[in-house]
Amino acid sequence: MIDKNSPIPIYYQLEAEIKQLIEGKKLKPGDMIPSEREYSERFNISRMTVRQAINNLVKDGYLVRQRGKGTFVAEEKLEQKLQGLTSFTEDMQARGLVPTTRLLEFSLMDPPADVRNQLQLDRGENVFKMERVRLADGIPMALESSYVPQQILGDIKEETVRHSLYQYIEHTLQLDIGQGTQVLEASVARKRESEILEIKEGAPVLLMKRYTRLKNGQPFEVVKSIYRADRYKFIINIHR
Ligand code: 16G
Repeated sequence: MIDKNSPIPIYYQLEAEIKQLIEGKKLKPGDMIPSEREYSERFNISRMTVRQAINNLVKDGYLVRQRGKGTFVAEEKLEQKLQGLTSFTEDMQARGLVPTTRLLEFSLMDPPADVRNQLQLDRGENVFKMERVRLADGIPMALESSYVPQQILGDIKEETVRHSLYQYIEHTLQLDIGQGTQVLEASVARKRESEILEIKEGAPVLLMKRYTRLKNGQPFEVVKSIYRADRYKFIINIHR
């Protein structure tokens, strides 16, 4: 409730009120919130004040504005553990979401020098390059581009990488995935990325680079993934 005699600014009180409704699930993701006019009439406060509260909640990612439609409660971010060498398919299935893939590129190529070095390949050894949009319940979450040695994947079919690469490696090829290194950086979506991920150009994204080896030590993938920062948060357990 708004207390006009409080030293706490009114926009801040309204902000806290809406935040509480979201956190208490009284307002759910996708719900449209009342208009500026409704808030200003309900609490007898100026529309400027309402706008300030709503702008702050949009900036903080609690609300999203859709031009011509209204302002809505933002979708909850997926919480992704940083430890654990899991695949996109496993991660989504563990949450009860349906993973799908849009394959943008699948080709056999001579790797760029840095990829060749990381995968410890000799000149003349080819890699499969795949660029995949990974979706959860039909919503694009990440754009992933991976390089995997041909020597490991053999005569893999395009259809396979529309599903799970890790399942193919473990179940079909019967190879053991060992350990990897993952680097997380902040970035912003460029034009092409923003179109693919259905976000605004310049919107924040999380850049994740993964380099993975089989249990026998052989490097098997170099991956760069761009995750939507409005849909993902990363979590890690720490000890002392
Ligand atoms: C994750 C991994 C990626 C791996 C993919 C396999 C990151 C940054 N990326 O997206 O390295 O290739 O899972 O998923 O974590 P799949 O088995 O569903 O094809």
